[in-house]
Amino acid sequence: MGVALIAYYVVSYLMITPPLTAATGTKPRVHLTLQTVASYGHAPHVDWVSYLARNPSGKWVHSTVLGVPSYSTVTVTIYQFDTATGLRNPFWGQPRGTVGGTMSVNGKTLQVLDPDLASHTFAIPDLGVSVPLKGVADDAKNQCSAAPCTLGQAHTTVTFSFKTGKPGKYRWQCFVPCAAGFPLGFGGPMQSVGWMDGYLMVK
Ligand SMILES: [Cu+2]
Repeated sequence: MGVALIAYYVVSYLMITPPLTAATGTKPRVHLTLQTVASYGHAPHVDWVSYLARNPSGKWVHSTVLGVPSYSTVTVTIYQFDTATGLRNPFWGQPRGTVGGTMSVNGKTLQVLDPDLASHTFAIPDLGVSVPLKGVADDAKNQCSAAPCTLGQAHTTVTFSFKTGKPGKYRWQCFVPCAAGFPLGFGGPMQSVGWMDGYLMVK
């Protein structure tokens, strides 16, 4: 009975849908600002790798449910605070589905990222979007240990744009198995909405 109750609470905790964070700007041009952190760092929540989203009032929210308009260009800025773990498939080093087929990393336009330098990928499979996120060097000074991280801490800045089409609910997630400690790295944060997995709500 005790075990069943604990299992029930753990499962319901993982099933909670975080609040929707809306893009800024107006259709057909909007902006999303995200950060990727190595550890969320707030007990009693699990200390997983996670995304956070910046809401229109500038506050960082622990949410991966993102609201964007249909038939629009969405420009995404991701502040990436985690160190590199490398992609398990070198093809993921190429940004796909972005406007111009490129991304900008720390202000430089790139068509491919050395797969060894990546930390995560931002991917929306239904829209054909996949963007590698450059990691912070292992020996970087002033690394961030708990969310939300600040721009004074070691990070890389990745920007890219993609286009939305018809309204709908689209799944997005990291596709680098980044769940250390889970079988083949595919559990935990990678399949938990609010952590490395989320929804793009296109209205
Ligand atoms: Cu990842």
